[in-house]
Amino acid sequence: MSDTQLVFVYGTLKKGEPNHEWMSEWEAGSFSFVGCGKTALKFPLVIASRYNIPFVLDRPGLGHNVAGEIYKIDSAMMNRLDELEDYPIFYNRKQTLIHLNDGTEQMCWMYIIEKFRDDLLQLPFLEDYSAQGTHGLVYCERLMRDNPQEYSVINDIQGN
Ligand code: PCA
Repeated sequence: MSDTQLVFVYGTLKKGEPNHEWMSEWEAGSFSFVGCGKTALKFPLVIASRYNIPFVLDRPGLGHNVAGEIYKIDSAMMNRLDELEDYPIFYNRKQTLIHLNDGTEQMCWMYIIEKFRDDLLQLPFLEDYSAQGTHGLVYCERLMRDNPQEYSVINDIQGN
C-alpha cells in the first residue's frame, strides 16, 4: 500500500459496529487492521443527537482513555471515511497519540467534534463504544433516518 496513514476508530467504524462495512466492503480503497489501543489522553466520548451517534468531543482531560481500533489506510480510504463523517463540516479530525495494546504507540487520525453544545458534557462518558451497549441508545443508520426538514444533526450538536 503506498501513501498510507493511520486512523484510530472508536465508534461505528469498529469491527462489528454499524459502519464497519463502509470501509470493509468498499473495493476502491485499501485498509489493514493494525491493532487495538486507547487514546493516551482522556476524552469525553458521548452518544448524542436523535440518531444516537457517538462523538469524541474536543475537550481532552475529561472522560476516559477511549478504546478503539487502529487501521492503516490509503488516501482513497481516508477520503471515503471523510465522506461518512462529513469532514470538515461536522467532524474534524486530529492527530492524537494512541497506546496500542502491544505496548507500542502511534500518532493516528481521530474524528473529533470541535464545536458542540456545552450541555453535551453532562452526558455519560463512555470508554468503549458499542451500538448495542447497555446504554440502550441504538445507533440509527443514515439510510434509516427520517431527515425531517426541521431537524439538523449538525445544528443539534453545535447548538446553532
Ligand atoms: N465513526 C467514527 C467517529 C464516530 C463514528 O461513529 C469512528 O468510528 O471513529
